[in-house]
Amino acid sequence: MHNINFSLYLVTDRGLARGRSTVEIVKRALQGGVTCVQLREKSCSTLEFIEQALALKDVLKSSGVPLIINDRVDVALAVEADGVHLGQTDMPLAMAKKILGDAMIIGISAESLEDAVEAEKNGADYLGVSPIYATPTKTDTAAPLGLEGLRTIRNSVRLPLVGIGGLNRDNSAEAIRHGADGIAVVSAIVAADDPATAAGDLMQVIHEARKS
Ligand code: TZP
Ligand code: MG
Repeated sequence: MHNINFSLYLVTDRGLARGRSTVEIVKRALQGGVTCVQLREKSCSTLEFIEQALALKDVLKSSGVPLIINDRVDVALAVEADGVHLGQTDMPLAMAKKILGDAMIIGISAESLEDAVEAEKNGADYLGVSPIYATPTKTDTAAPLGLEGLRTIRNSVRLPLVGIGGLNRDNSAEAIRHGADGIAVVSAIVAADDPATAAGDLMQVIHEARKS
């Protein structure tokens, strides 16, 4: 369960889906080759969050692609997700680990080198390095870390690193070359005309970048 492929990590956003359902976006993205999916819901009820999570679990079932739940340890537990992703103002990592034990992976958003080192020390399973670039998708972020910030974190921790924030087919290769193990995107897939093509193109960029 802890052996996750973080190469192309899709983070959902119903507001950017242009009228398509999250299930529809994830199905298409899977066809394009995404390797990890995070359900991120910022305004729906707990019941709806759970229903969405169960629907995505069903979609992902036979693919081997893990389902990570954003923010909500209780929802992750309730639906038996593969993991939970926590930001710096969510439940502290130590508390989440106490509740979840080793059964689930825990990802932490690192907005600075200090965050990254601390999360590794406290037993995080992977880090979302956030944000690499400023993005209209999430405006309440810390200052962008840029490629140099990513590199600095890469040189200081051993955990898998997933870059997030403003990444797309034009700039993801650079993020891989600066130490990201994977690329996390919202709009580059969710808002794309065809999420399958968008995911396929991103995978191609990631594979090529690893060779260079
Ligand atoms: N966390 C940091 S930036 C971000 C999140 C959820 C949004 C990334 O969205 P996009 O559209 O890929 O820039
Ligand atoms: Mg959060």
